[in-house]
Amino acid sequence: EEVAPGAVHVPGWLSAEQQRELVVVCREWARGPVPIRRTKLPGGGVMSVRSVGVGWHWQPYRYSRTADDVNGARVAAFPDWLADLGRRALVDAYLDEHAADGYAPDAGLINFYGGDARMGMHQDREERSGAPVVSLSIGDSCVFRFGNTENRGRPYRDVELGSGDLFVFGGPSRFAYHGVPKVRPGTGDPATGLAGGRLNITLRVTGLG
Ligand code: MD3
Ligand code: FE
Repeated sequence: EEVAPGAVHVPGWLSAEQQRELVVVCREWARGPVPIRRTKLPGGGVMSVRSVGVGWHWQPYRYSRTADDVNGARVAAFPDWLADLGRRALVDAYLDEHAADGYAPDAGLINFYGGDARMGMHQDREERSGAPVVSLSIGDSCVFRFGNTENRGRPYRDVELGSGDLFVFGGPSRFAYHGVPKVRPGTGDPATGLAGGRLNITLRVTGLG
């Protein structure tokens, strides 16, 4: 379903096996070389979501190759198979064989939400590229809030994101405010390998060297 121009939700896009494989590899990335952590915000706050990057490390509000705010290690490489998955996501979401021509995501952000974790309304503006963002969800369902490009408030739409769902944000939706106001504990299937919580993987083009 096209939720807004360029924003397409494809429920159940990942197979059960793909979800299990992604959980395994995300668990490895969560251990290192940069351990998954709650990101510290410049104002002194700490995010409730746990995050780790591949290809690039993200900290508010910039990308780097090393995690200077964690352990100083260089982040894991962004694998070719993950870029391929991102290209298949664009083709399937936009129903266009050419949608991924020239699309080369180089950053993955892995977010883990416990039952009480939230993500406030924000824009993703650290990338120097307007290329689409690909989002993959595994585990517990959540309420995903998709807003406008002007401010954090209304108008917005709340969309339920479940395990295996794909969401692509391109075109005018790329710079919309968005957030995760609620996770629904206990709605995930332990067969994914996630005993609880929600995993979200986003693929981005940083536009950085
Ligand atoms: C719309 N993550 O990591 S994924 C983030 O579920 C982030 O963990 C949320 O927002 C999560 O920055 C939402 C959906 C998403 C991701 C990036 C976007 C929507 C987006 C970038 C631009 C517009
Ligand atoms: Fe975001």
